[in-house]
Amino acid sequence: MGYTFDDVAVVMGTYNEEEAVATVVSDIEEVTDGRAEVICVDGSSDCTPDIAREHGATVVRQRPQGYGVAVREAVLTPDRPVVVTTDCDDTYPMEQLPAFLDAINEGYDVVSGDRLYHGAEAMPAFNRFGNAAFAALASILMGTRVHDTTTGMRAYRRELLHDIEWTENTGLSAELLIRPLMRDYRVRELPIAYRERAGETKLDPIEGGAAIAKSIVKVCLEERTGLR
Ligand SMILES: Nc1nc2c(ncn2[C@@H]2O[C@H](COP(=O)(O)OP(=O)(O)O)[C@@H](O)[C@H]2O)c(=O)[nH]1
Ligand SMILES: [Mg+2]
Repeated sequence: MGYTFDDVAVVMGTYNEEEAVATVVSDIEEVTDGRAEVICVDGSSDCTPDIAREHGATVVRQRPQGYGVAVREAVLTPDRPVVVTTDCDDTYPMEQLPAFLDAINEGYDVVSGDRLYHGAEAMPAFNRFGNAAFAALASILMGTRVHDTTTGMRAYRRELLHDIEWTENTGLSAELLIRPLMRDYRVRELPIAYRERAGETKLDPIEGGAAIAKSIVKVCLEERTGLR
């Protein structure tokens, strides 16, 4: 017997997402028959945490310190054996959660949603170019082809999340893919649909992009050399 949605926690950082949070949390509830646990690590100053709780999510409050600080807390919180991340902006297809769980049950340790496979037309062109460039950079440095290093939708086995030390903030999403790959965990990318964002992005594309590129280089070098 494999894992069911009773074994799954869906987690996210939430920062002033009152336009999207109701949809995201209810989509998870609907797709998993209310069986997946939902955890929001929240730094909002708007009504996001109240709306999340009303829809059945567990809310952990945290001072806003960036994407990775929130998502690290979020992935380390659940006791359930399968942890899925998403953004709280209605871009990611919760209806594909069953396919992520299937891939975990096939034996993968990390299942990573690849937004670029279908063309990601809903993504701003600058981000689309940047995300393709990050994937190319990481592929060269790792020696393994990956297609989307900065996706927010992935499933992980819980153990792996606790076995690796996570160091990055804006670059955490790339780190969460690169370290497992370079340590020979079983990783696969799964093509996903990607929708236009509800509400404003929380990431500055230039500053955020530079931080991500730096994280990719740093993490790849650390994994290659075993130094830190
Ligand atoms: N708690 C918390 N969540 C954050 C912070 N920064 C970003 N997030 C959340 O992390 C997710 C990803 O951010 P997003 O703006 O969608 O980045 P983008 O996908 O690159 O545009 C969203 O759900 C944000 O609300 C933060 O400082 N604290
Ligand atoms: Mg997003």
